[in-house]
Amino acid sequence: MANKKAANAASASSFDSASLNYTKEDFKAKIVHHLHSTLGTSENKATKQSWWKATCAAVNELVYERLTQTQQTHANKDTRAVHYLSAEFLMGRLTANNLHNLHLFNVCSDALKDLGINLTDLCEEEPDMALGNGGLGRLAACFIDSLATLNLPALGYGIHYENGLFRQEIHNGRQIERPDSWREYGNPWEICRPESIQEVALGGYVETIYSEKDGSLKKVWHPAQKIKGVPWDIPVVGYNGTTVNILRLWESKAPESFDWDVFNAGGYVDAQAEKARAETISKVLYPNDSTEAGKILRLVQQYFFSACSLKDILRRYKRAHTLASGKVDYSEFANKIAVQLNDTHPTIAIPELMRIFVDEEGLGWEEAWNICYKVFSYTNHTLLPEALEKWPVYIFERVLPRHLEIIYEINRRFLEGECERVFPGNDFIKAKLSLIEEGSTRMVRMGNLCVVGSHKVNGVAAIHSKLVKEDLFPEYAQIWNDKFCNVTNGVTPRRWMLSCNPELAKLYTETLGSDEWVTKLDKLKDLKKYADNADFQKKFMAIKHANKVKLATVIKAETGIEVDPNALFDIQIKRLHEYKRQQLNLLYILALYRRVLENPDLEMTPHVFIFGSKAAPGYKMAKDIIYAINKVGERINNDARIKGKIKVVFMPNYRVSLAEKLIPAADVSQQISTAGYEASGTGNMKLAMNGAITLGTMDGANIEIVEEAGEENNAIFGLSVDEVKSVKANGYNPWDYYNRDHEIKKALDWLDSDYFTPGFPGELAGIKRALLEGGDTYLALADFRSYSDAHARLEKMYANKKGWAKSAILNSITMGKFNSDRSIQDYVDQVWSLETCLVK
Ligand code: 475
Repeated sequence: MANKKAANAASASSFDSASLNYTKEDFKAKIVHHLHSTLGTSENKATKQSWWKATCAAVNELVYERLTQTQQTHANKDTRAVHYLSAEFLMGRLTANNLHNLHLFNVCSDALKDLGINLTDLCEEEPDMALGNGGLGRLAACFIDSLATLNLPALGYGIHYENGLFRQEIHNGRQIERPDSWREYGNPWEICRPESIQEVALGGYVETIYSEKDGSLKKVWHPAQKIKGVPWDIPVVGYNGTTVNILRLWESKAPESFDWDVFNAGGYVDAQAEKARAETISKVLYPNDSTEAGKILRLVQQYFFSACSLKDILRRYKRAHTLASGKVDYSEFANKIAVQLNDTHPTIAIPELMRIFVDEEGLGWEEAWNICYKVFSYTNHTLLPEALEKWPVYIFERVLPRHLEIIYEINRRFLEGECERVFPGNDFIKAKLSLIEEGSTRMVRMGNLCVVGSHKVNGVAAIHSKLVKEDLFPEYAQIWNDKFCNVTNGVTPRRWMLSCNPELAKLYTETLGSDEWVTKLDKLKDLKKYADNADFQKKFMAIKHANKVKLATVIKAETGIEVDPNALFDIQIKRLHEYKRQQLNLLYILALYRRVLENPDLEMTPHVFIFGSKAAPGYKMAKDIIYAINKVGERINNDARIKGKIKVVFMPNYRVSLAEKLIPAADVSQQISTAGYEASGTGNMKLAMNGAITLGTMDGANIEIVEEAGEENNAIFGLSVDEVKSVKANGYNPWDYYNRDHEIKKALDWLDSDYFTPGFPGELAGIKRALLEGGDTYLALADFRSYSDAHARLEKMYANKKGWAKSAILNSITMGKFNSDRSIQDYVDQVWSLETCLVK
């Protein structure tokens, strides 16, 4: 039911397309107007940046109108809404995306052309909004695009980091981190909302007050500090442009009032220092992907944005649900409010809502809890033990003393209630399920708190959700079987096809006679009959080639390396992590290089290996792998003996806007994680949509991708999840592979020489050590031979041009399932039960 509604809503609005009211002349006039009156400059003096900002201002005229319409409609109808709480939103650039979603891209491009400006160039002026690390943050960005596109009432809530993910420079092969000040020269898309400032508290102590009247105990939190949260709103324009939702990001400031006493006592300097401390909270994004920093500031960040967001939600709710008596009617709260927790980072929202209900709003515990768990739902994004958040109890005592008491009470009731009912007297299981981990340092387990405090828990691909239920939380699943569900990830085809691959989009629209596929990606399946069509294949491959030519120019500009667009472009782009196995890719490159050296006449398709990846600044092995890729690349790229058959490119500063250039140019998509470790992957989907063939393991969403595209059109290899488990259980010994497989031995020994680092032997030996003495945690050696065989199959496929074109096309047109609109619809049906709301 809800499913159909949402689908109709999206298509209905395509008729009142925003662009109908905007002609090229209108647009020109608006841009020039804003150049003059908003930017204070003139056509002959304006810099590219001014032109860009004037263009944004022209677009914003429309965006703001629709934003206001949408917000008024939602308020008037008092719609149920989902609130997507995420510590990260990896938005990238917004200009092209907003233009496309408003159907204004061509009009704008023509208008600018008349003014002597190229729109694509202009888009390059925009700094990426890199307020996220990787998959989890980019998923949040795709999801809010889909929520708006499906006309669903939704708000994104996060942190307005002053510095996003670090900018990566490569110096002599090594990663150097530089600050990313994305809004140094202003950001035309954000609106500051001082009228919606919130204040949150930190630290201090809890007083217990005994009531003489009824003998009850009341808890009063006396915080040590107050922090002001200043909201910045980013309009989120849905495709077709009628719904414009809000992404609200909180910036931390010291409250105006805080420093008077200190000032008066002559403590000007102390007061400034205090102010700086408050502003530290939103200063910088923690650059760890899939590991926990465990720093106090990180917990403070999490509480800061969760508490500001809840206060904002409550303010809005109260406006509609305060009775004549002045009392607030909370009976509708769970019907109006859904809160999605993007991983455990905003978990503290659960005890915070309990605190507000019980301590501030005077609800009884049971009444409060009955509302609370219905409001929250939790998405798990990783099974890596080092990523499962735990906070030392002593940190909680200092930062959030009242929340700790509330967590204890939630725990007590859970252990004595549901847990005791299903596992009577079983102290072992109780210790495992407890929200508190006992030990020398007692810890609060945020994942457990999420499961207890939510009505739904989901993983992000079928295999991952199964592992969440069966391996990570099996006893919880015995208590609450129906709590656990799957929502396979998706990505927005607006950014990841229409905008980044316009020529392919055009081919699809012209061939189908409609652009419906942009929201209903399944429609591309109608192109199946063309997969074998010589003319269509020719057009498809010509577009791929043109994209490769463009990328070759970017590669040359960024790295100085010349690559041949006729070579096979083999791309691995994602965060650097041993489980993602960039080191396995590197081992194969070493083996291949040796094969060519040993047999200079070896028949092979020239092969360009392209990497893009940031390493967490404190993750030494990851940084060593980047160094090794660069050093090996340097040697191979400059070795005349191999006649350019292999090139290795490490693209610095991988980010959303770079992904948009790499993905349309990929022939091969490397998705080679150890089975069971990649929750889903989303780059795999983007690459396949753009006609890359997956070289991958049966892990995460790869399984579902090949289910759609056909295993025969991809190159699948390696141990399965069950095989990985059994290899590990039987005592894996990487030395066996080293001793038995000549190529593995040679490649590893090479790393232990100075062949790639002349004069510095052993600089790359750490990788060999991790794979042998270190035990090869991620089974790279176990999968090497099967990986190499898969490469050989790919080579053969690539040699058959028609066969390759067919497979590439089939990959691209069968990815309908991985539209993030479908993911959102799954959340609507299984988790949120939201209704669409059309905005006039
Ligand atoms: C998975 N990030 C992908 C993607 O679901 C999956 C963790 C701790 C602190 C900061 N960031 C993180 C992640 O755990 C993360 O990005 N996970 C990724 O989420 C979306 O497709 O497989 O690794």
